[in-house]
Amino acid sequence: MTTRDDGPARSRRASLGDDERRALRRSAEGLLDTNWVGSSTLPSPTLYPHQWSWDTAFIAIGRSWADQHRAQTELEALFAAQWTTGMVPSIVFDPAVPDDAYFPGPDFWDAERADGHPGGRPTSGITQPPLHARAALEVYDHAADRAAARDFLARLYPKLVAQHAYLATHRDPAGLDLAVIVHPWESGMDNAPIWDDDLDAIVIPPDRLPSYRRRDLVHADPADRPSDAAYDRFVYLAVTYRDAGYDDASVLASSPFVLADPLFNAIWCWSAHALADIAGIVGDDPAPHRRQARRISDGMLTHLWDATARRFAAYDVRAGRHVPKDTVSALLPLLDPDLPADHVAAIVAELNSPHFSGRARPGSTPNVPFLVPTYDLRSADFDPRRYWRGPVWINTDWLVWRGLRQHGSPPVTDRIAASMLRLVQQSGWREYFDPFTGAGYGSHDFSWSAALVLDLLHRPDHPLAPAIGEGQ
Ligand code: 9WN
Repeated sequence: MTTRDDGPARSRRASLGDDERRALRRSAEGLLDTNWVGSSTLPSPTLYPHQWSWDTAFIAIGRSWADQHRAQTELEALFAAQWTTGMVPSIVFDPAVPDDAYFPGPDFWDAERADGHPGGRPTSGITQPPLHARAALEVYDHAADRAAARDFLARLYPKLVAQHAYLATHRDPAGLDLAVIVHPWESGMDNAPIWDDDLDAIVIPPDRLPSYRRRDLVHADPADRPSDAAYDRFVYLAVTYRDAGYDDASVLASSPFVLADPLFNAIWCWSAHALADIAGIVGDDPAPHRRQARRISDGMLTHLWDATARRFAAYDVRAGRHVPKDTVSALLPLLDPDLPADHVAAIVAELNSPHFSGRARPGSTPNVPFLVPTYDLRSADFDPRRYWRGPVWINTDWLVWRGLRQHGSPPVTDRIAASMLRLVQQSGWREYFDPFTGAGYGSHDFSWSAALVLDLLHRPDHPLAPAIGEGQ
């Protein structure tokens, strides 16, 4: 079985003229080169001035079509900071960047105190979604220099194996065959409403929160970013892990925040299949990785599928229940190539429902022109501009799009691709976008927006770009 050819070849009217497509490509490649800092690409030159983990994977996938060398280099730079436990840290700090350029910076994390820290560059003490094996495979698949790409895979393979083993052993305290996250920053969707109940329940002891200054508000509108109350809780959780020496066993035993999320685990499953493909390429046995992928797949079906609501949901290990917040994360088990047809159909129905498409009834004109909002449009606390609480992000769009392509590319697949193109054409390489107006929010010059649109443009069956209201 291979998970590599994920889109049916179809003949489609081009969404963009050749000139427009070339211009968009040049602009995206130019942005990635501007954000390149020697061995990695900054997610954003202002808001995020270091190397981030899953950003690196998205960026390497986009770069893989045109710049094999940099794509390989940044993945390897990230894994040079991998902990001895196998954990890949969410942030690798550039010591040349002043400590006050980003909060929380290296002094706050003080991760060198952990047994597993490898020395060398300072890092954060938590992880992020494990997209890296998938990224490494795509770098290999698109490489012009095949021999160099094979050597690259051979170097990275044992590190990827260690990353996946870390998740299976250190991050499955309840034996769910799923990896848990212990901080919203590990989810990738840091400020998603999924975490609200657990965060709201945290009572911060008066002397436990260090005084700190948010640096994000220097570069972004406060209306786009998390609230101060949420930030206090992010910081408090990180402080407690720091004070526990980032020891997984004690963090898992004491943290009020232990959840298995669909996005994280679906990406892990997709990457475990990629790791099996990589094993075959470098001469190792793919079978254990394929089995791991199937265990994750079964774990998602058993523990993350809410049969009553007929959708996936995060599972709160502490509370022993599903979290009833409907976000884009619930759509991402589409990345599992073995997802049963029934579940695929339920996800596609959800995607086309008023919760994500805002249609009054099937077949009527959509009232949300840009897909996919990150949160249920019908929720009372849906917010079209605040970070992960409603706006469209290019990375979650791209993940849904790649997932749908593995399952027969239903009509909504092209609407999502068209949305991504129209958003960046209208508003530029912003971090996230208003699903109603297409206005851009958060950072400017955001790298993964450019990288993933590059991936979209390079795939031969590029989409139609219907005008607002046209098409399914
Ligand atoms: C904290 C870099 C990162 C992304 C995350 C996104 C945001 C950081 C922040 O930026 O998180 O890690 O300071 O808000 O939520 O997904 O990796 O782009």
